[in-house]
Amino acid sequence: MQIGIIGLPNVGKSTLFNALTNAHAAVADYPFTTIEPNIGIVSVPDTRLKKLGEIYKPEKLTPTTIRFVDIAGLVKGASKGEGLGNKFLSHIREMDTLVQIVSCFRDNCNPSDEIEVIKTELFLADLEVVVRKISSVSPRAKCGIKEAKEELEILYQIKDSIEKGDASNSQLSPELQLLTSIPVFYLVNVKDINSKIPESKYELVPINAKLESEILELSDAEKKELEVKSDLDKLILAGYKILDLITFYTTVGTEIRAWNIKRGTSAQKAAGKIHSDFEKNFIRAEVFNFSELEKYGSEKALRENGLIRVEGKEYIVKDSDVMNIKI
Ligand SMILES: Nc1nc2c(ncn2[C@@H]2O[C@H](COP(=O)(O)OP(=O)(O)OP(=O)(O)O)[C@@H](O)[C@H]2O)c(=O)[nH]1
Ligand SMILES: [Mg+2]
Repeated sequence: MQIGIIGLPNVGKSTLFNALTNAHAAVADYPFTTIEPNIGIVSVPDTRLKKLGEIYKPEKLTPTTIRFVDIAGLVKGASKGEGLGNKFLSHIREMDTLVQIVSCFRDNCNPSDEIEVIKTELFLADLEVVVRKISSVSPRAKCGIKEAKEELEILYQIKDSIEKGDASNSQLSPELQLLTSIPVFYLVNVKDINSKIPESKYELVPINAKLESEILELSDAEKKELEVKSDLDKLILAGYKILDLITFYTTVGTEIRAWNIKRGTSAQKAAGKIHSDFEKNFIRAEVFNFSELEKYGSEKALRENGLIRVEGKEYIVKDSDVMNIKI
């Protein structure tokens, strides 16, 4: 899972990135401090994995991870090459998800406006991609080539839906890699986590990036003394929820490992997260849920009570399932 951190210049993207990843990316009070993207990997906080560790006592306990990419600031006109322009947009194209940071730690703050500026740039960049593609396909369609005519029809449908601000049709042609088809969630970088955020039609999660980056440097004792606690775990979990991700676990050999997938994924597709061979050669999976394990205390007890199910390819994996995949 790759999450890109985007937003206008100077809104605290690198500050948040540092807090999330414990990295030391450059932070400064002027725009375009970040040019090349900063990349960092973060473990997803997971109390169930901890409990699985207590029950199984494996040699290795591996959480799922998220890759965060701190991207250069975007300005109005980026789709036409303003600021760092198209280079920035090409970095966004590779992301599974985007987090936009809106700045509310300075005097004026207008989340909706900041969000619209970025949305418009992504939209214009997409429109350009589709229009370019339409011009390249049109001559062949005019010659009466069937495939080209069909492709053109799809392209017009996509163009139409982009113009309506709806990215759902972009799935018709994934190779276009449209920016507006990437899910976005919004964080507001605030002075104080309790401060009031202006009304907005977007769902906004507050965060104090600077405080978070400072908390990171403190020991547990210092945190207690200063009565500060980090909200980053909450933020990662909020992202998980917004993206509708769930976690499943595998207990293979001496390792217990957590994996994330989209809710609604089949057992066979989930197996592909582990290895493409697991997806290709999937036969069945032995499955139980973590909640049952917690109740019965051990896998042995589950087995004795007939609570370990055998599921096929089409089984839809549930949050906190523990799966033993047979290939
Ligand atoms: N008071 C306060 N200042 C912040 C906060 N977050 C960031 N800043 C300051 O805002 C300035 C910009 O922060 P950066 O993290 O470099 O911002 P950026 O979005 O990465 O900027 P570019 O890479 O230039 O686009 C720095 O001086 C930070 O110290 C915050 O939560 N509170
Ligand atoms: Mg930066």
